[in-house]
Amino acid sequence: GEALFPCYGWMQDDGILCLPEGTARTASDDPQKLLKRHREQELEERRKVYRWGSWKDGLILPIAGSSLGDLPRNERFLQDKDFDFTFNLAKVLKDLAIKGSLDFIKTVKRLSDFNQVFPCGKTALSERVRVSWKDDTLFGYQFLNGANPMLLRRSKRLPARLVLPPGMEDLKIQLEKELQAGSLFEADFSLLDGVKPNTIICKQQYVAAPLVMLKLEPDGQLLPIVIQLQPPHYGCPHPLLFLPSDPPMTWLLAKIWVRSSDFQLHQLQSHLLRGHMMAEVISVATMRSLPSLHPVYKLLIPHFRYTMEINILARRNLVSEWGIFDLVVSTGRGGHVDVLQRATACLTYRSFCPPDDLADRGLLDVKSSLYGQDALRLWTIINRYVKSMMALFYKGDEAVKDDPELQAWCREITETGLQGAQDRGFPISLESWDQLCHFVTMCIFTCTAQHASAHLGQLDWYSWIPNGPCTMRKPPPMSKNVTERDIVDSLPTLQQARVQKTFTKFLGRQQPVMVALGQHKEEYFSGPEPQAVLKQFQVELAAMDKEIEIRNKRLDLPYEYLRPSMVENSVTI
Ligand code: OYP
Ligand code: FE2
Repeated sequence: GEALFPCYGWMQDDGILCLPEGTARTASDDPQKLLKRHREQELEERRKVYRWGSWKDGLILPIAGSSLGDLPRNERFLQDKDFDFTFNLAKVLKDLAIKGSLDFIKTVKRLSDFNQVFPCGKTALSERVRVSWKDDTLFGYQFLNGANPMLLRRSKRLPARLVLPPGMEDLKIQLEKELQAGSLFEADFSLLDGVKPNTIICKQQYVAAPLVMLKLEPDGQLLPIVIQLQPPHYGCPHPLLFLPSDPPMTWLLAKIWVRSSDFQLHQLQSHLLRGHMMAEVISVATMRSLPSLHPVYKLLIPHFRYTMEINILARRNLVSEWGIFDLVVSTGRGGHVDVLQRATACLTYRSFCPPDDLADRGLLDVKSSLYGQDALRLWTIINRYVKSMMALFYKGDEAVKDDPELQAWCREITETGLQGAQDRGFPISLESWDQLCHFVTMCIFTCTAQHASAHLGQLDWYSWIPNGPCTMRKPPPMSKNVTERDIVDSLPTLQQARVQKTFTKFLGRQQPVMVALGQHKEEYFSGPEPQAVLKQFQVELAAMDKEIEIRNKRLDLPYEYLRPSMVENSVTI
């Protein structure tokens, strides 16, 4: 029989949540209104348990509560995850305490001294980074397929901030030639301009807002042409332009500044805001506005597991007062909140949907954008899954328009959770079946692939500290006279480097307790059709996984972050 009043379910010994059998129903799929009262009561109850909170003004909303005890029991880590998290955190912190206590008698004089904080359990790619980090090719590659593939875009014109002083005519000709050919790209960190830098143990730290211009070679390599470390400011001399032809240490320091700026935007904008916090908005809004019988609830619920708990941990320990950002990151002590607020103003609906985002950034036909190709393919597979599932419950546009719960859900995300994101293209109503499927696809993609693409690169790209320094201790260079000593004095101290290594390792390590995309065992839908749809989703994911595995074998640098077997089913770390 069919349970009409499903509760949350119960836990088996193996940790799998068993659910009472239940056929998903929309509100209108209940002509005699037998369930109407039940649906309303459940939502009333849920809105008491899941309340919107606020962390900082000008940001999207989190779940209410500042400590784990404030969370509903269903949102807490189960024992295996809790143990793994706590045990490993204790392990890395013990390591930090022991090895870190010896750092005070050591000094960093050479770049090679950073080997002291390079992990022994390293990945193949992090080892490659340690060896080849000075190469322009690896520098350019990271904008395509590194930890933060979200910043790069194809240039439509020369950026206004790029003032070329007299004597740079050759550069101007080169830039214009690439622009004409459509092979000119840019990475602009202007969002960081004017962000107040941290002061760590009485020492001033520094933040820059670089611009990098790059060219795409016919073989797919992306190479830097010029770096400007600060935008021009009225009344100041024109900012220096750094070129690959500069003395090696000068050019290297300019690239390091870019890498440190990328660390800031990557962690705050791409990872924390667009991954963790965005997934939390979708989770809380869904819990508040869709009853457990609702097909969209049943479809999305596996993608919310553990997100609220990990985000509370991050707000309490990483971006809090005295948290890791305040301790060792150049944007810490308030600058990071400013960055999050500025980045919030850039959250467009299109930027969360790879077909639109990659088109807007001119990356659709860039073969060497493995991130782009994999993101598109994964989007398509998720979209097909969503469409097959929604076809079972909505027979057309009218059915979508006539579902008041669905409409309230969409509004709750855009107006409340995202604090009025309709100005940035997010819908406040769903007017068609296609629009519904697009929106639900965005929700699943964000909670899974979007986060994975920003999370999984940390260990590979940030284990070698000079490739992604968490802070800079000297202002950006004002002349082209740069020595190795200047670079070492600009980079994090050994203690700061060790903290970065510790948390990079903790966050980036393989998660032993993980459910991969589409692999949840809970059967939220009963009946053969939804289960067949899920099965088909799994088949397509497996095929994609296999193809990526084969592709990666013939690549110099494999791209793994969007492999379906690596992508978690929800934001859990
Ligand atoms: C939460 O010292 C998380 O107790 C990790 O964050 C570690 C702790 C708490 C405990 C810290 C402690 C999980 C998930 C997240 C996220 C998004 C932002 C990531 C920023 C990473 C910063 C790395 C810093 C390196 C210097
Ligand atoms: Fe993460």
